[in-house]
Amino acid sequence: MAIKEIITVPSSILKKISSSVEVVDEEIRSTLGDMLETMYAAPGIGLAAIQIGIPKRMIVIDVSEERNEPHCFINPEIMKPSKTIASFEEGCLSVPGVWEEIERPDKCSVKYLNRDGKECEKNYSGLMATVIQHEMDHLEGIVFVDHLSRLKKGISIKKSIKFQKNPVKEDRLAKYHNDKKS
Ligand code: GNR
Ligand code: NI
Repeated sequence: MAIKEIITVPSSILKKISSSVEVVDEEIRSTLGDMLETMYAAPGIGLAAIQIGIPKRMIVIDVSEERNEPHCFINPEIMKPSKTIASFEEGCLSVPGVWEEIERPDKCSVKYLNRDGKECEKNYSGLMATVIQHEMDHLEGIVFVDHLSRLKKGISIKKSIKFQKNPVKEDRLAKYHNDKKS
């Protein structure tokens, strides 16, 4: 496993649409391992392959407090998004220094292949549902600030570029875990 560099805005790589994984082989499992290590090191609670420059439909997530419940999703598809919406303050490792409230369906059913290539379908709610949808946007070349108005998006991108040049403020990506502990 290896920690990879995370691609950030305004890189056009983040706008790429990722391709389906045809065969879940050792190379794919090795990439998932790199993604998990990169996510834990960041620290973040999710990562899409495109964020380390690999345009394949692969996501890793760990929203657990102990950081010991890794989830891998290959070729994920949302089968049933709920009609009920939740607003969540989101951040992104590819848009450092920016946090904004984003509205999304609060539950979803996801069909995917696991790291053994087995087809699975599960229901998710709460933070897990939010993060899955945030990661699935990355597979379509969408970052969370794309959900904001054009004005707010422009301000957010500028803010992130400035932050990346001079990351003075505390890193809040582990915020949820710190909140739970305090
Ligand atoms: O680490 C992350 N935290 C987060 C918080 C709220 C909503 C979504 C996320 S995902 C983010 C990691 C990331 O950028 N994944 O693509
Ligand atoms: Ni992100």
